[in-house]
Amino acid sequence: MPRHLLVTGGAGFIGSNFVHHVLAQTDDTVTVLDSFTYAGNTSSLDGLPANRLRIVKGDIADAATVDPLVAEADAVVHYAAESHNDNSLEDPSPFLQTNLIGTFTLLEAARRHGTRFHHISTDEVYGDLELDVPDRFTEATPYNPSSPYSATKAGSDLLVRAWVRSFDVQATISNCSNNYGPRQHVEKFIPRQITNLIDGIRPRLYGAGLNVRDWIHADDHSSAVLTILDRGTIGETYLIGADGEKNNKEVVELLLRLMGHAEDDYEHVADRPGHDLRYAIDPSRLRTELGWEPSYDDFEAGLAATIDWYRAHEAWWRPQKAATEAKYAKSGQ
Ligand code: NAD
Ligand code: TDX
Repeated sequence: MPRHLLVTGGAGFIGSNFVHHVLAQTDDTVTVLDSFTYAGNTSSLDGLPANRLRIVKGDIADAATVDPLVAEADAVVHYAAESHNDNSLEDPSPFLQTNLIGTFTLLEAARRHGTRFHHISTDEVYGDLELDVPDRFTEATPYNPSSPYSATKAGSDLLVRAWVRSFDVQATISNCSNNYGPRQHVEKFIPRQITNLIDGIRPRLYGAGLNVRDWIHADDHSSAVLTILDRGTIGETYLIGADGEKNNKEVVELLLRLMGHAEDDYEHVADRPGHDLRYAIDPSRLRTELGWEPSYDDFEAGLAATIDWYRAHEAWWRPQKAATEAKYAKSGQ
């Protein structure tokens, strides 16, 4: 039986990937609720079947907007967030408003209407790990966020857990590692360097570049979220990752090689304050309990396809590039 999903933040990088995925893989219909901040882009939803997709411009922190949309949905899949660590260091206030008040507003509507709720979160809520140790994050790792962004995501997760326990809201949570793929904003690490290279600017590595991120293709994140929505246990948290640990220097060197440059043709710039050293996900629960498997097992091939996408879609990213770089220039990055 086809469902009607309310996807918040569906015009952003990962939310739009999920909307593409759901419309291709199911008969479900989707309403996207997105306030179109600097990170939202309608063209990320171009080409999708108009009879199965409705786009509503509105703020998740506005109860009057949210309530009827949650009431009519069979499930809410909540992606909307302020998502960039560097921005949260410049001005944390929109992060508190959207990530905390926005999530609270959605949860209250889900409580009123008994709507199934899936909350999208990040591995950054667990803080960071040492380099060169076998430890990885699990669902039992204590919360220890480092940045205003990750602190507000941690707070939003705890709100969801409390609404499950206190009010019996039918919710699940997933915490995913770093995503890459098409339609990611040029402020983020990988698209920033790809578009810099297209523009003849050398890639910018924060500090020594030894920080490790656990990369997963956004398509695999979407298939995992759909799996949890279909088969996850209410009240549970699932970690999503695909064994993709790489340090930032390795990623920049690979990008340089794939784009035809010398591997040392990059610059070290000012480090991020409080920069988390390493993230790594143990996705065993998702694999063993729900039978999910990632489909991308070759990071180099996934990155090459992502480079091709940015080369072919300059009209998508060009309007944001100059302003993004001007902001980085101010902080010496
Ligand atoms: P993004 O910044 O690309 O997109 C966020 C979207 O939310 C945008 O379309 C924006 O317009 C919308 N939005 C922001 N504030 C809103 C508000 N108040 N009301 C309605 N819409 C609003 O972010 P992303 O990278 O796609 O991340 C999506 C979600 O996934 C976030 O919850 C993030 O914490 C989580 N996540 C991201 C990653 C990653 O690697 N990017 C990894 C794990 C989890
Ligand atoms: O120019 C850069 N140079 C650089 O070395 C940029 C923009 C980043 N970096 C480093 C910082 C990080 O170690 O690259 C790494 C990745 O940086 P981001 O793309 O900003 O991602 P990160 O801070 O790891 O957070 C991402 O993954 C978890 C998403 O932005 C979050 O939304 C998600 O929760």
